[in-house]
Amino acid sequence: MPDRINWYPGHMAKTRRLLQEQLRAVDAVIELCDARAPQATRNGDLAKLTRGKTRILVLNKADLADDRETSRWLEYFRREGLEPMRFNSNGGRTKDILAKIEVASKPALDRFAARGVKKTVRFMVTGIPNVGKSTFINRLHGSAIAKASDRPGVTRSNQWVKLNPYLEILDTPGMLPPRMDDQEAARLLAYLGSIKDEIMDTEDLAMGLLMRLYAINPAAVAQRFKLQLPDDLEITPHGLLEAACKGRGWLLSGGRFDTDRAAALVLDEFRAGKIGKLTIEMCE
Ligand SMILES: Nc1nc2c(ncn2[C@@H]2O[C@H](COP(=O)(O)OP(=O)(O)O)[C@@H](O)[C@H]2O)c(=O)[nH]1
Ligand SMILES: [Mg+2]
Repeated sequence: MPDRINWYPGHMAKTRRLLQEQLRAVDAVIELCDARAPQATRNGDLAKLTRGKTRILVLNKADLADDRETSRWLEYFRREGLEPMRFNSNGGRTKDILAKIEVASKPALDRFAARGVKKTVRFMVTGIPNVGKSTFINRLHGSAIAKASDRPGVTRSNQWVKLNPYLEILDTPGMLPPRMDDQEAARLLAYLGSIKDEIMDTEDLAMGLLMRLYAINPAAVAQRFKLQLPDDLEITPHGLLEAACKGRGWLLSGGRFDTDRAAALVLDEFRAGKIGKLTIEMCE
């Protein structure tokens, strides 16, 4: 279940405190963002909070994003000096991410060796609600635990899960508050379902999303919602939602458009990736 949270200031502060506590216990951080809106689903404070720690940035849900756009984002984050990679926590192979984690662990392991101490490198996973933190951890556990399960004493009841003899990962993810300061980013988060829908009017949200998707990939939107749009028609938010009602038969008695139902379904279908692999935040 995605986390559904009201971000009142007290909650933000508590979440941040808990994260700071968890960060103290780890050497390295795996930050998850959503490949469909990689920048909007990051939290700017994390860089400050994790200063001095090794960091890997995972563009998760890459199966739902446009592959070419994801490549551009990866290049952008590389230029920023980050270690980015794309991943699908629902079905991706863990080989590459595990290799990346090993490489990222090297500096800490070297430090331990230089001090003559035998320590494991400890990782944690962090990100805003709904980016897939729990799914990601389960996926890593799946491959790591499966291998370790025939050895006695290695159980999941431990808060730390051993990925290999010198690598451990924190069993519970650290949650970051989403960025609500930036209106544009907040809208993208709402499209993705990362903040409570009730914050915004569902119909407004669906119309905004339709306009955005239509600008990005008109063919995919037209096909999914069976839009019949004359060439000379001016594209408006209401016009698009109504065309979707007509196309998909979302009608009430008397032939009126069932825009409530349409709005909910447009959001659902986008979030489930049914409209296509679509990135909604473009890399400059
Ligand atoms: N398609 C797709 N769905 C994902 C992926 N990772 C997570 N999800 C889905 O996203 C939703 C939120 O995932 P969850 O792990 O609970 O997010 P958390 O709040 O960050 O822990 C769930 O419905 C997951 O099945 C992914 O890589 N691809
Ligand atoms: Mg979770």
